[in-house]
Amino acid sequence: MSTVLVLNGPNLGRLGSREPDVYGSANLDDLRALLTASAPDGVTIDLRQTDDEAELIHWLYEAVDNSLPVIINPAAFTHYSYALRDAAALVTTAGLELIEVHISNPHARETFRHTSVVSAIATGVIAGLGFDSYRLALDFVTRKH
Ligand code: DHK
Repeated sequence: MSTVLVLNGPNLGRLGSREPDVYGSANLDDLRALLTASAPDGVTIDLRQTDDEAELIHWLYEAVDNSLPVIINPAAFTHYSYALRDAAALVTTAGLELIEVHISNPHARETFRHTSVVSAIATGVIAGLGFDSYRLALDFVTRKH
């Protein structure tokens, strides 16, 4: 493995200014820099964000076609997108790791956030640790190879 896909769903492009009390004041460029600095030599971080469900699904196909592990924060899609769930299942049924991450702890928030339609097909879930959720996921997927 030389590339890890780090996929981010809707509204995460607003990190830094969006509800900083919940999501912190750092933005996606800060996250990319953190993960790039944390990645072992030879591992490239390909961090992307979209508000578009179809685009996120197509990125998961790309992971399957290129045998790439995925760290994904599906954001609000977590809670209701069966289409995203089915695409994410293609990744794990292909034998690739897919770690679901969240910056906040959805279980400590509104009831609608307590359900994830993705978790059951994910390799694992890390939530509530801020950007460390991603960093720990990266440690896992890179340590395994
Ligand atoms: C991010 C979002 O945008 C929310 O819709 C989720 C997740 C939680 C997070 O904590 O990273 O409910």
